[in-house]
Amino acid sequence: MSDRDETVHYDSPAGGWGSLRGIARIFGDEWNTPAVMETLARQNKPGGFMCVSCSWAKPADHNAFEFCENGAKATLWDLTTRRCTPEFFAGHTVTELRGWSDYELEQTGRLTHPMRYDRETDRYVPCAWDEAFAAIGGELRALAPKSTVFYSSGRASLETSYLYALFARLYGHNNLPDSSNMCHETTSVALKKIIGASVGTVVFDDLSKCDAMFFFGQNTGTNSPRFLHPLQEAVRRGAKIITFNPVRERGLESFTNPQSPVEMLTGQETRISEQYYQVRPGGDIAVLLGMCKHVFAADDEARKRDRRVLDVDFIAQHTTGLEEFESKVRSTTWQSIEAESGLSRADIEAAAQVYVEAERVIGIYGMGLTQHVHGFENIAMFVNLLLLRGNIGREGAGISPVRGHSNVQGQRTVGISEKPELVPLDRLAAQFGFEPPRDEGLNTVAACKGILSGDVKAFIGLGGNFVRAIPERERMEAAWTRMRLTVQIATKLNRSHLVNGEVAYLLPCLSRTEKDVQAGGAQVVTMEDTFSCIHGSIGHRVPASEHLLSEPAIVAGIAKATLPANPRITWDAWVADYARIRAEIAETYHKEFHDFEERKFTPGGFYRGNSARERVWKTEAGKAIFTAPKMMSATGFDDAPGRYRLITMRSNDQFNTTIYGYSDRLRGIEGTRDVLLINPAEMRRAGLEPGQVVSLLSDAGDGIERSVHGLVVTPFSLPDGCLGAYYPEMNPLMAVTHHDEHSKTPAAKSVPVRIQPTAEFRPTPPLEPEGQGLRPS
Ligand SMILES: Nc1nc2c(c(=O)[nH]1)N[C@H]1C(S)=C(S)[C@@H](COP(=O)(O)OP(=O)(O)OC[C@H]3O[C@@H](n4cnc5c(=O)[nH]c(N)nc54)[C@H](O)[C@@H]3O)O[C@H]1N2
Ligand SMILES: Nc1nc2c(c(=O)[nH]1)N[C@H]1C(S)=C(S)[C@@H](COP(=O)(O)OP(=O)(O)OC[C@H]3O[C@@H](n4cnc5c(=O)[nH]c(N)nc54)[C@H](O)[C@@H]3O)O[C@H]1N2
Ligand SMILES: [Mo]
Repeated sequence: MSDRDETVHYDSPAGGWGSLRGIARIFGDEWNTPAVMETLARQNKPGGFMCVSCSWAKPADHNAFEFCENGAKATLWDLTTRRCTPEFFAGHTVTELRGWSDYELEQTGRLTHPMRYDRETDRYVPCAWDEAFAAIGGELRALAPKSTVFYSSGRASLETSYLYALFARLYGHNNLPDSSNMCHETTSVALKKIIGASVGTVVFDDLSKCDAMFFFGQNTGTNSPRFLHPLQEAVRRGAKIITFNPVRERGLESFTNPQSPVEMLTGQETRISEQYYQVRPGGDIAVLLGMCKHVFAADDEARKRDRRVLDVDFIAQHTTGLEEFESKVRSTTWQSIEAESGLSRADIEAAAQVYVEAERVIGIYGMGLTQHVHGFENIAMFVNLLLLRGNIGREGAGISPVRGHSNVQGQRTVGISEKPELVPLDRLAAQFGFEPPRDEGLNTVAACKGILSGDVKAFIGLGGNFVRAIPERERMEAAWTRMRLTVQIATKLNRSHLVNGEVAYLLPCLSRTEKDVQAGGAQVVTMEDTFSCIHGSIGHRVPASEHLLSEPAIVAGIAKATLPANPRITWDAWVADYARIRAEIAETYHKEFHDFEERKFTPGGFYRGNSARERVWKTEAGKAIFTAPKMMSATGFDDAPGRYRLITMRSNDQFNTTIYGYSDRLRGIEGTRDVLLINPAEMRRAGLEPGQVVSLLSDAGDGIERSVHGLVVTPFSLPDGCLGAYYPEMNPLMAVTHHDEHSKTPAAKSVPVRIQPTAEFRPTPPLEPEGQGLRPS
């Protein structure tokens, strides 16, 4: 980059010594103790526990240490010796705690006791579990079921998730929004419609068989770092990696394997992407259209030699809609493609030529495609490209969304869904002898609207930090306190616990690293990874407090206190032995989960299958569908003078709303999160200077004022017309109506904003990092 010297950036490879220093900076050098190492050595391996961070594969052929920098941080975060006790709550009112940052709140450590909000003193006070369950049950019985929402963040096990969804339906609603609604819901809706399967078609072994991988909007180095190992191997055997991302993400540029002594000592780096293009945010429909245009042109040329570039047999047998799509592509001009993508025709053609020459291609994507107003079309365009050469449903090829939370995909598999058509309600009805509700429930956006309007009266959160993760934070927080009941099941204190309803409970649970002993002995839980493989997980650590309950026990406790007795619903027996929950899952979902108990520790997990991978297309047309896009930009708004496309970003020191520290090492941003990233030319055009403090204002055009203040202008390599700043700090700028049209996923990767300068200046990063963080036991 010609602007390299002017911008904040990081020159070392991802991984390497930096990743070890990254852990040490937060946890001190003491993280490297035998006890901690023993726990980390069990991470992501059969007989051990499955990482609480991302949903990346847990391969059968695992490394000695199958964890990464960020997986280690997530584990150590749970292992902290700090405790957030009744004494802590006695010393601080809830109003006071609302003034604390996300970082400070989680620094208080693991929650230890069930707590009830006491209005008189504005404090959380300890209460007995039975008292909490009885009170919550009483409240729920008094409310109309459809006025309540049961949210889940994607960490809870398959066993917990199955019970939670069953509880919601027995009680009488499908209001089961999930973190997936803010994440890969676009995938679930788009892939279901287009190829008839709502998840990716690739399995782990395909990564070692493909000739090329195309990355669109997924930040491997930070969000799924163990993926860097198969990527490095792929590069070494000659596979080509091509990336489209507005940000030059270090992990997709260069990697040193921290588990290879030779690489570490010699400083050997592997170059990952052979082509890297900084597409404008929202410009992917245009890029993919341009690539398809090149594929058609290459096919025209090949035909002159009696060859084909298109997989005509596959297209004829397995797809529909090519004609309309092809005419759309051919009639779109390069001029419009270049204007919308911000990339040159030559660059797009160079990338497309790699596609044309590769026998087997995998398409990989993340939030850069899903979190847009036209996220659906982004994914549809990616599938179009793959279909042209039959790259779906064969070895070494396919579409691969990289899922977020460690069991977010699995939660949907076992019934956490607001969409009744995705759940085998008839089977549940027969299995448990009840009539499940059949009407569509509330997703995240609908739940937000319901809370704003006052229609939603109660909210149960199975993990997560809903008010921090959703759009429209300021208005949402104000509305939140008008609810009658809020219940949060959590490991650590967060903001969502502090904007409580009239009646509020904070229920602390075991973490997955901890021993879960029930009446029937030590328990196993299971999760599904991003490649649809199911893994058993056993915690070995002593629980953070003797007062913690497991998530299945908490869900069952509330359910029992809410619902009338039913001989087929055996909450106590299920909690005593989770194998009985797995038996129920296997009965409801026989095809995917037959012989669940015997297969739960299959090395590498057992695959639950995917029809599209078998080229069985469960779509309306019975075939895979080419989709002609109706728009060129995914942003859903027009460009206008002074309006920018804001990307909300994750740093290397956070897991969603959990902030581990203030180092975004792989981007060179140290010591602060209050930055506004902008390219140097754009900065000058806007009349700004490095270090200038600015506010961002929403430019949603709906008359509602939304703003975030105190951001330091920081020159950074980005395309023109866009800005970068951190999630969740930027969420007050997002309108709840700004979401993917089909799936309602909030459009967090192109938020329309304006900049309001001030006369104040502050130092730009890198700053000296502030203090040390938590230390593990
Ligand atoms: N350490 C860590 N790991 C995590 C998480 C975490 O917060 N921290 N979160 C977990 C969760 S829940 C999820 S969903 C995943 C998220 O993982 P990702 O899917 O990687 O999500 P993001 O980091 O939000 O952004 C993805 C990338 O999209 C790029 N991008 C932005 N806009 C566009 C665009 O218009 N087009 C293109 N092509 N690219 C764009 C951004 O620059 C960024 O590199 O990670 C999971 N793993
Ligand atoms: N602007 C913007 N907004 C976004 C995004 C974005 O990229 N930009 N990304 C979106 C995405 S992809 C997602 S997935 C959502 C995330 O939204 P959520 O899933 O709701 O949020 P998290 O930050 O993952 O939740 C963290 C909290 O979970 C609790 N917790 C941790 N471990 C456990 C456990 O084992 N059990 C229980 N019960 N609780 C636990 C802790 O109390 C912790 O404070 O945010 C979305 N919001
Ligand atoms: Mo996510």
